[in-house]
Amino acid sequence: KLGDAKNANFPVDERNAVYHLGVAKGELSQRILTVGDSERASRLTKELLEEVEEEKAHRGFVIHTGKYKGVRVSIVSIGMGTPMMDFLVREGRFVVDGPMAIIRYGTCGSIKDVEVGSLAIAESSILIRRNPDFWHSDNNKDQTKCKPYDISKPVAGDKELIDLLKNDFESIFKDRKTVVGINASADSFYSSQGRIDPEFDDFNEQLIENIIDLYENKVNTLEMETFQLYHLATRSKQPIKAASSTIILANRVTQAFLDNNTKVKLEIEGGRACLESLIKVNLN
Ligand code: R1P
Ligand code: URA
Repeated sequence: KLGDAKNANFPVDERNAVYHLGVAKGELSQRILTVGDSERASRLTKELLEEVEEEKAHRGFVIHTGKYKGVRVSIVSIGMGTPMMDFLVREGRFVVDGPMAIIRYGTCGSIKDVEVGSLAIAESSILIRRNPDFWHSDNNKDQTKCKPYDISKPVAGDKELIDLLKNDFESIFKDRKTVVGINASADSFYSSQGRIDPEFDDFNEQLIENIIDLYENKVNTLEMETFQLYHLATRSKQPIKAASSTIILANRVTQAFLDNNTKVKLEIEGGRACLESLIKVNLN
């Protein structure tokens, strides 16, 4: 349990435990596998880690620390969206000494002609943000003055860690395709991923086409956290090596959606591939 917080700029309690993750120095590994779903994190821990330490859970974050092939790693579920990734990277940075490696293993939608149940690795990521000023009465939905969705420039992940991940995915997923390219992280599962919702005035009918055109058909996947991981990793003053991979759960062209049993199987196999890369990466 956290004690009273001190220091409004970066709140910690008397043990120096951070305000949202709820851990202090030594309670998080420098090698982190992060996922969105707490059940995915529990399954991976149960199947793949040994010498598991006491679970820490606070404000929607669940942290499992243990050993994979003798190396201490943390598996952390963060929930959904860029603010949750922001908490993990900043507060994680505070409680870890020295270089860090963070791999995300999530689920995503794809806007390419690729089967659900395929895998994806993000060499880089762009951010898609809904711009509320587009709907403001001063603008009155005038696209020449203000666009409804802003699309950022790409930020790259760590090449060394991404190359390790490509190799480990190739050896573990012999019978499945892994697409490698640009990811897009959106600030909604719905409007800013181009999903059409008749209940809302979203003005997003052209969004997927715009993303495809802007990056010459190189955007493979849509999800909600990778951009923040890559952006903060590149802005961190101490080294953070970051890579992101996903299970393609939804195909936005064919409207196919992956069944749950296959998803659970891929979670474990892909989680193993991520842990292999995580323990190999050099953090000296
Ligand atoms: C939406 O369903 C969630 O799934 C994806 C998105 O990024 C978002 O967090 O990732 P996870 O499966 O890791 O949560
Ligand atoms: N997660 C997302 O963010 N989008 C999808 O389409 C599927 C999973």
